[in-house]
Amino acid sequence: MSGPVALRIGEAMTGKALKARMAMHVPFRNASGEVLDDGLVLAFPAPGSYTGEDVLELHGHGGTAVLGGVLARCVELGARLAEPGEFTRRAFLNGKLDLAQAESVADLIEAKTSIAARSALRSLRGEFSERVEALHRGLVELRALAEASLDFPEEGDVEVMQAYGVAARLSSLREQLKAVQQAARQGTLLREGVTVAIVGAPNVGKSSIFNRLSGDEVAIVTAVPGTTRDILRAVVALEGVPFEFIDTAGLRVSDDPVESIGIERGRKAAQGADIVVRVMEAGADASALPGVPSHIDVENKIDVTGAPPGIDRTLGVPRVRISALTGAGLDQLRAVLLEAAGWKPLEEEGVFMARARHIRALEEAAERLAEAAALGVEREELFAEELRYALEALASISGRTSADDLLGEIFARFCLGK
Ligand SMILES: Nc1nc2c(ncn2[C@@H]2O[C@H](COP(=O)(O)OP(=O)(O)OP(=O)(O)O)[C@@H](O)[C@H]2O)c(=O)[nH]1
Ligand SMILES: [Mg+2]
Repeated sequence: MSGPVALRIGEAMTGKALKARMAMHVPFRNASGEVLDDGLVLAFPAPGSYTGEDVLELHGHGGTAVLGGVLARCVELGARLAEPGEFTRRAFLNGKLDLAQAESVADLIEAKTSIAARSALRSLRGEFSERVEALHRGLVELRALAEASLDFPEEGDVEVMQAYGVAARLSSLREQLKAVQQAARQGTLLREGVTVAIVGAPNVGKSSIFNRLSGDEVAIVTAVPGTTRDILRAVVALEGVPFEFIDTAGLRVSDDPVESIGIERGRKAAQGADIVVRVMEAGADASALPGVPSHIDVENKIDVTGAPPGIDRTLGVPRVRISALTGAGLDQLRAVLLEAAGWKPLEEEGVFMARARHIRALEEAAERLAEAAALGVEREELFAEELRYALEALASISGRTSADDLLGEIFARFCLGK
């Protein structure tokens, strides 16, 4: 419970005077003094709490009936149920967290892999915010220099700007921003994952590859062309990045209405996927590959031709030689998949959780700075204007300048009571 009456409710329910940040073992009682449960009560007086308000925690035994009774008593005494994200929203409004940190609370709770959880925690602890904040400070300084020279036109602004090294500072800030963008993109990848559609002619081994990649016999594999009809999906983490693999029906002209529907669905899945893997049999010529844009091509069944596993990078997209039967080349395929997803494995320590909203804001700032650089310090007024826009974009990440509707949208996606 958070708010001005939280501690009073705690005292009414337990009949004890609470001590700040001291756990006490107490009975929780209803209006007629009956014991509903017994457990721990903890009081965190403002401002030393998660939300920055008075916070009360009751630790009971759980279970629907007991919990319901305790909750009903809290409501009787003046509490109401929290809206989704309301605790974190209050923490943000009371300056306990900035917006990027608040968002990482939800990301930490939802993280599906340990790398994703670690990077969400790094964001929560403020690493992402600090990097953005450093950029912000650098830009504020730069803008002050640029505007100072505007205020003293008689000095000759261009000379003043040059004397302050404005152009050099700008280019170093752009470098820093690029590094932050790179790390943020990695973070988004951990959060959002990638979808990979496996397409190709019937019987080339798509389902066998799908099973290998998902580490499970999910799809039916037979020597009959046209085995797969429904679309199958499996989610696996490769180096902590969530990959959703999609197995599709072999692409061919079919009289069978069921197979035709499956083929149509397969095409749609390929269109919607982040990465398309086209499969053909080793030894076949490239015209055996379906005419859809791909990111990775695979020659399967090299055990039949005796070709060595490996990656050919001399073509438009990487072509990987594998055998789904023996497993040869599968590690190379995984590496190429991670590469196509944009994952740089060695940089995990520098990755923090980020969202599409942050990526857009960083891009906006980068564009504004590129614009400023193109204008050059000679166009001082426009130059200063672009810096101002870049600053606004960065400020939206931490939420210093966030509109109410944006806040509503962000916190509404939290799970209840966080
Ligand atoms: N020798 C060899 N056979 C393979 C390999 N991969 C798959 N096969 C065989 O090829 C046949 C077709 O495999 P599937 O995985 O069902 O092929 P598919 O592309 O999913 O086929 P459809 O669903 O019909 O489009 C099966 O008999 C598999 O055992 C491989 O690497 N080597
Ligand atoms: Mg299949």
